[in-house]
Amino acid sequence: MTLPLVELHLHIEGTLEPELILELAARNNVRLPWGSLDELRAQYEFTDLQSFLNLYYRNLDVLRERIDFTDLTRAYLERARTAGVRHAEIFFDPQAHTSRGVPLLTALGGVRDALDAAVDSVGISTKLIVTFLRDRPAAEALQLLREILASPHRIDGIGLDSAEVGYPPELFTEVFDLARANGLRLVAHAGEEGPPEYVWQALDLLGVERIDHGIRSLEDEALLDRLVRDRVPLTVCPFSNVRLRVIDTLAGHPIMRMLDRGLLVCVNSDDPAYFGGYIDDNLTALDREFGLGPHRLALLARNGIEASFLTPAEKSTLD
Ligand code: ES4
Ligand code: ZN
Repeated sequence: MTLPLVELHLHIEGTLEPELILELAARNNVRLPWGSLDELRAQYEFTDLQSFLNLYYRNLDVLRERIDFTDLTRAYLERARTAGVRHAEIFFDPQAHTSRGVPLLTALGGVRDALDAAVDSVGISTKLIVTFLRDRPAAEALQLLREILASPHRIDGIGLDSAEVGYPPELFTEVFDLARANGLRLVAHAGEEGPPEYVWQALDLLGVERIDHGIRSLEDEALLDRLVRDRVPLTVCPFSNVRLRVIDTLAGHPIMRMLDRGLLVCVNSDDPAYFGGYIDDNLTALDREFGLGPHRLALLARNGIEASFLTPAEKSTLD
């Protein structure tokens, strides 16, 4: 893409490609249940969010050393640059690593090493958003946030992800209050599989500035009015929605309805190694499906810039 793109909904762990899984398994002497790339690739059929998360968390077992996290992050940044990405606000799930015995500073330090080099090495500016797993206790998230704040590593924001239904945003008010008090930016996955009520809670109880996915907001007219009025960005991920069966087919994706309703939507790749492509692939597929054309493609790119946590001066250098 020649458009200057911004990516705002990207789980760094979701960029772990099958080839790198096998390479890291060999490097770290990790025994995998699959013997070949084809056998591994055969696992990438999902019926819902949980069936995907099971594979996503299991594959992370190959990430052991600080350099593994750096290699993972650098590989994403290089691929993103070929897509035209100039700025990325990247999600990172520390609990997916600490829960299996990898120290916080190993994982976080490895990601930071790649991000700190990214402007010079690949020409991408970044922000790092730590996402807490909502299907684990809020007390664990709170403890981890305190450790991160006390660490030498900078983060820019926090978010909420993982299994949504049954884990409403209200469980995490204390975590978000602490983050806000420390000047961090706030986002949350909401309305992906969960109901519009979770989007209301993310806005009103957590005070988030962006909603990740938010696709089920379409079921609630009053919520849509609120999102339009306050220009709350929704980071939409079309390939993800299809592969996790939030919608049946790309042709049935409500992106056009969302734009027509006046929502501030942008397009993102979520977990590109799992869902069939990167941000450019998502945009190209939407263009082919809906005939977006240059104006709407440019609008989606501009929405991403507006929705980012860059300063107005930084935004204007991207436009
Ligand atoms: C995720 Cl697609 C999605 N939804 C919720 N949590 C996630 N973590 C990684 N990808
Ligand atoms: Zn996501």
